[in-house]
Amino acid sequence: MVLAALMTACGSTGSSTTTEATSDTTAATAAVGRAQFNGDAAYELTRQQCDFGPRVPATSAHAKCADWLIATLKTSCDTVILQTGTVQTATQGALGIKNIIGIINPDASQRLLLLAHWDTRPWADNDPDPANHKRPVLGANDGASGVGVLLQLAQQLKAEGTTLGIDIVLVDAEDMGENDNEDSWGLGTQYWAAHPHVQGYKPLFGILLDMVGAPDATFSREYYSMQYASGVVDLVWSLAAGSHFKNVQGGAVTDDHVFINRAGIPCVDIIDMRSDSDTGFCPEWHTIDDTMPHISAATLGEVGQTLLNVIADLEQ
Ligand code: 1BN
Ligand code: ZN
Repeated sequence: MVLAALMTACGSTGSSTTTEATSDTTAATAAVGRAQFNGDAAYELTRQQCDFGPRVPATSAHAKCADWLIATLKTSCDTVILQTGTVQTATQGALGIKNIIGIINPDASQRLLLLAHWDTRPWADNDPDPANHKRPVLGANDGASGVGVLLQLAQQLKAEGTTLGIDIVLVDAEDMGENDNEDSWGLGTQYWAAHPHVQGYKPLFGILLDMVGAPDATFSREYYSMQYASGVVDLVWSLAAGSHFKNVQGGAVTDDHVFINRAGIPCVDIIDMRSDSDTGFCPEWHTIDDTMPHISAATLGEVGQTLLNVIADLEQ
């Protein structure tokens, strides 16, 4: 019902694609009454990613986790695509990346784009101990939490059905950026935006999840989300579950959603930002302390429930 107001022309360029289809299973399609989002299951899927160790691009843990993400999405999505490509990093030269895309109801015309980054930062350069600055971040919150919610969402939609088309894009190489260099972040997303998995891809809108697992998370109305897609922010925040979503203006972050918006797809960022911290983020951000003891199944549950509420609203 709110769709007409949200629909925006959002063309994307044709793709010179390097995608490779890896699966074609069948997902349930009938929309029936839905269970509550299972935050405990999302927590377990978050922990399983951390068990691989830091998922730094070009490491064996990264490669093994990619295989696991593909196998896991194949159990719940109709089609899974591994998109490989090469990007230019700010400090490490050329880098091979893997974007992993799970598609539910590929033939549905009304589509929702859901994103999270699955890579983790190679350097804990915000750690209070400078001796840790060259160590990698485990990324329980910054990486695994958003992916955990999306993997569990796909499982529940498989079990309960949806009439909506849903594209889950797990983007790589989000977290290799440097301060004061906007375009050094979100490298996997920038690649996908230039090479969408479907030519002329045009979802209703996108929702990015980033750092959605802290027990004391605050999800305010992020600045670029408001600049580019305030109607989507209004919708998502009006359907938000639980106490972590705040109807207040938040800070600005050059996260993956900026590059999606620049490509013409309205996209909002559900991200934990803190007005009371020096970094603008939680205390564990880009430290070696970004680990599972700082993750809450209840917070993951509220974020997943919010997505279920948005999907139910779009189905009407
Ligand atoms: C989010 C989580 N980001 C990195 N890890 C994006 C970001 C970009 C954060 C620039 C701060 C500055
Ligand atoms: Zn990060």
